[in-house]
Amino acid sequence: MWLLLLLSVLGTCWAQYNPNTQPGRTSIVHLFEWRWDDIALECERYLAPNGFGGVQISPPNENVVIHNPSRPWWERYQPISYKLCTRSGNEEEFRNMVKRCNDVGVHIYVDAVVNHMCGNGVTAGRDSTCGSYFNPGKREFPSVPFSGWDFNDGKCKTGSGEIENYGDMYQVRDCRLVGLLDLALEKDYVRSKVAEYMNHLIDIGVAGFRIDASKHMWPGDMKAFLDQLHDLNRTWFPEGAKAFIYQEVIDLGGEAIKSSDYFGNGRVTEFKYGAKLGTVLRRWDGEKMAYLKNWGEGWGFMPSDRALVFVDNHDNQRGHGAGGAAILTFWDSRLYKMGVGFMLAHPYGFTRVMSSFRWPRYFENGKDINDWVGPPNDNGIIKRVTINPDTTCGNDWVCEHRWRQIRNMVIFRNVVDGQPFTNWWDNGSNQVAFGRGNRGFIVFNNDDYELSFTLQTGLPAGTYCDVISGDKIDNNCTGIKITVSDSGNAHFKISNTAEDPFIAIHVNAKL
Ligand code: AAO
Repeated sequence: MWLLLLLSVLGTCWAQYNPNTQPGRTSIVHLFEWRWDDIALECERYLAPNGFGGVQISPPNENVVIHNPSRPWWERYQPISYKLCTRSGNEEEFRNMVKRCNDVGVHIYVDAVVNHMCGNGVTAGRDSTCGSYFNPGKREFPSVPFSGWDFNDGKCKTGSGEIENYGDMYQVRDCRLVGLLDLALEKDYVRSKVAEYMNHLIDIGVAGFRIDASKHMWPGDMKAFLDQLHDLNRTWFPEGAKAFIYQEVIDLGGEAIKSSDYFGNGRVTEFKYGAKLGTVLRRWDGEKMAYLKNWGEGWGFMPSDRALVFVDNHDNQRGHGAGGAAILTFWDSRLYKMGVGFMLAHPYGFTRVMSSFRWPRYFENGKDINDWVGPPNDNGIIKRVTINPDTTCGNDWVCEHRWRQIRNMVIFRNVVDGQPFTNWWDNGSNQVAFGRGNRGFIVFNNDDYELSFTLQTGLPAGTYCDVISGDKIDNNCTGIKITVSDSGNAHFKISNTAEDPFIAIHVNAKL
């Protein structure tokens, strides 16, 4: 009886930590600023066949149209209404994407911007992605509707009405983040409107949410709208399944608000992960890969089963948010592939892969003055993601998730799912290796000299295809072959000047 009660309590409160990916699919990819019709195609032609579990999409609700600068990516973080109507597509296209992706077992995770509406200083009118009228000065958003009652103007105690000090949790949650009109989520009415929006998405078939700017909402206010959410759509999800929740909270330490404040609601983004991994791989601050032996909680990160991890995100790849210059991105592709490879091989956290667009990055006094530039477009209309004969993307879509090294490590993570972290080896410097039980093994050389060692892999004897330098095709390997002896040992040789100075083998790439 007590056990049953305990199980049912655990059952309901653990649900929101479960990513709802299909069994054996262990990562999601953020297709930043993609159109819905392109995402549907990508689910069918690439993500499903390569074992991706899901897609984080850009905010699907109506946003303000910004002309100065011209259509920045960040206009989508300024909501005007909860109509599904953006540059990525309308509601019909959204529904079509959700259905087609779910039908091939790839789930959709919505970036939910519910802390605020548009900026304080935006001009009133109908310059929004669906043409809805709004008047920020009067706090009027009739398409929701929200009015002056629904904002935190009275509650915020700073002179400017803005967050002035991140050391004061009241400011951070009750005042405006960079001028964005802060919703009064203590009000039942506001909570019900947010829940209605999220339920509309759940009913269509989405599997979960990234909750933007969670740090700027009280955890209890969030719980109040999360508790109103429907179970997931029965067409694709088991009875009683709950939305996966991961909250965007930037906690690098030293501020009033902690990631752990939010564990009751779901998972939390672990921003220390990418900041530290970038520092280690760049060998800054005296860091070296040998120190990664106790990566994870040992580095002061949150518990693994609460963490959503990533090497870079849409903010810190361009100097927004937090993490600074250490963050690795596609612009540093060689180190980036190692970073993503390490993340996907290591058991800590639930992993999200970034997929970006290229922009004309231009530094002045250490700051990228083009950090605002929006997605590839023709007169504002987002360009299609074209696919080149070599399977990479055109039209300035970077498609990191299609890089062989990254795609094959997404598969590696699926193959080693549930296996323990084993057979760690290091040279005391930047040459390290580790295994995942008897299913996979990975070796890195980030030193300035060759690696040449015989290491215990934990794998069954045989010849394996290195999935970093090549692919296993028709029982042949297009890259380096590694022979594992009966004792589980194998010799690895990695030049420090190799195109990719790391090797990864797993049991599904055995020849
Ligand atoms: C735009 C314009 C603004 C204008 C505004 C309104 O750029 O000039 O005032 O419109 O008209 C995105 C863009 C913003 C954009 C906004 C709306 O990034 O530039 O503003 O859309 O269009 C904070 C939040 C975090 C947020 C991050 C960017 O806590 O939630 O700022 N991320 C999300 C989204 C993001 C989006 C929004 C939220 C808003 O991912 O794309 O904004 O919807 C500290 C704090 C962090 C804080 C950062 C940056 O970080 O801890 O919480 O993030 O500062 O303000 C060290 C510290 C680290 C610190 C960091 C930076 O690393 O260790 O803790 O330094 O100081």
